[in-house]
Amino acid sequence: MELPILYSFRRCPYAMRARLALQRAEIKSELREVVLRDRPEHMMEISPKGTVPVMLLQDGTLLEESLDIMDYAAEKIDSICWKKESMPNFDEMISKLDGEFKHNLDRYKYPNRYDDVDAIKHRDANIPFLQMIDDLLTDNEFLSGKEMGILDCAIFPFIRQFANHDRDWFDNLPLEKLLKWLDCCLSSEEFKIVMKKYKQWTPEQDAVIWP
Ligand SMILES: N[C@@H](CCC(=O)N[C@@H](CS)C(=O)NCC(=O)O)C(=O)O
Repeated sequence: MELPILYSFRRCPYAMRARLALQRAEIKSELREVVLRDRPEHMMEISPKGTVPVMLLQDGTLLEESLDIMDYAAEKIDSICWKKESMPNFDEMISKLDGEFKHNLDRYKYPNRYDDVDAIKHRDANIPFLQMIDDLLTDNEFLSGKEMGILDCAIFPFIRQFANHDRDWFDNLPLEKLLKWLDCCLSSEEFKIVMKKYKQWTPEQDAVIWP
């Protein structure tokens, strides 16, 4: 195996955060675009839990969590903005995001998938998290410091999903710094590279080397 294998799904925010870190670290991999209802046999063999992203390194190490892929990439990035040890709020922010924020996001976007759910209640329950981001952007343009770093990349793909569900409502929030930060992340070169489209991977096709 010449390069790591990355099972990914373009629109998945967990896979986005992993790809953002990998491209910033200039780590190339063989990208295998997954369709979740038709997951590749090999992916299910190596990682039966069946979520993306999954990365298989050349030495056989398997990274099955987006944050583990970010950590692996961050080790190779020479910037303080990619050192989560320098961010005292990293663990707290991520646990709120992957926990409560994601819980509310799913119920806001897909209320019909759950019993007796009030989408607007779940939308509004995420406002304090957005307010917290806005407050944190007082001294710096990014959550990680002066450049888009590990905390920004771990978080903004989820804020993007939340914002896109009702862009008018989101754009009218009195959270200017948050809106500017999201725009900046979304218009970055990094994000363009990460969102390049690939067709569903099949074992027969030529390897897609990414980025
Ligand atoms: N904790 C995992 C979550 C990954 C995840 O839930 N990915 C979604 C796609 S956005 C998925 O694979 N869902 C398929 C499923 O849960 O069956 C991570 O951080 O990598």
